[in-house]
Amino acid sequence: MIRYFISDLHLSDKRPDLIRAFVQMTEEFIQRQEETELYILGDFYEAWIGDDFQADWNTQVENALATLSQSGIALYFLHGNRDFLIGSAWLDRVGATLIHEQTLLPLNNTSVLLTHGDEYCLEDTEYQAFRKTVRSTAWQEQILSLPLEQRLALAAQLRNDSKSMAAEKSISIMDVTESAVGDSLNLLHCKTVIHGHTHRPEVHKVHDYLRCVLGDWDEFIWLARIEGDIYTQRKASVTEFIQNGLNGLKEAHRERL
Ligand code: OKV
Ligand code: MN
Repeated sequence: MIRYFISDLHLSDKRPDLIRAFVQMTEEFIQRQEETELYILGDFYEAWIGDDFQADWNTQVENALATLSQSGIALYFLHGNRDFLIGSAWLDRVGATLIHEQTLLPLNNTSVLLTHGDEYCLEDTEYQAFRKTVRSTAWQEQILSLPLEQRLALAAQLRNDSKSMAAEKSISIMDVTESAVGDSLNLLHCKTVIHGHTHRPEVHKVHDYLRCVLGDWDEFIWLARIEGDIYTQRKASVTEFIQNGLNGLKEAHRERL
């Protein structure tokens, strides 16, 4: 069994190259005919404004996911801070199963904690307050009742707010609080976490635990996988990937779990 992990693709109409790369990746997963699961750990989209949103570029993306799940590859989705409005209609269309943040994935001899990662960015108290609001059902119900145009405008405005706020924040404030991640792992008797969000792809060894940070798709595309007890993280430039596919990915990290 091979399990793949991706996050922070930030797909949108602005990045047809990333959409091409992702669709190609799903096609290759199917061609390989191996027992496979794909875990999308949030921020798959640059911004999701509701399952009633329709666009040609996204129909292509949803069709690729639906083909993947129909071919027998189990698909799991976990909300990020930009696509937290993904709901059951989208999940049904693509054939994905929703997993919640801090889900334990049992493996043969161990388990791995899966999460997006933003809930551990505790130093950014302003962000945590914002997160609490936008993750509340009351706020989400209110937003989803607005016409699409208004939701689009609101998402664009929040995006701008975030950009100007991030510019004023220190680098360290926008990373996870290492001790909070450690506390979660202790509580769950788990030694490995896989998360995204911070755009700082790395494998950190902290005390006796492993923190695997997925890469965001921009200049490079990133793909992590677990096969047996081996975790690997691979990357390729977008053009390299489009030319050579999965074989064009170069190993950036390897760790025994
Ligand atoms: C992060 C902060 C924005 C603070 C909105 C639908 C909706 C996505 C969104 C896009 C922008 C959040 C999600 C971001 C942090 C902000 C503003 C303030 C205090 C919608 C989908 F509902 F409006 F339709 N947004 N992002 N802020 O860039 O991650 O930290 S964000
Ligand atoms: Mn994120």
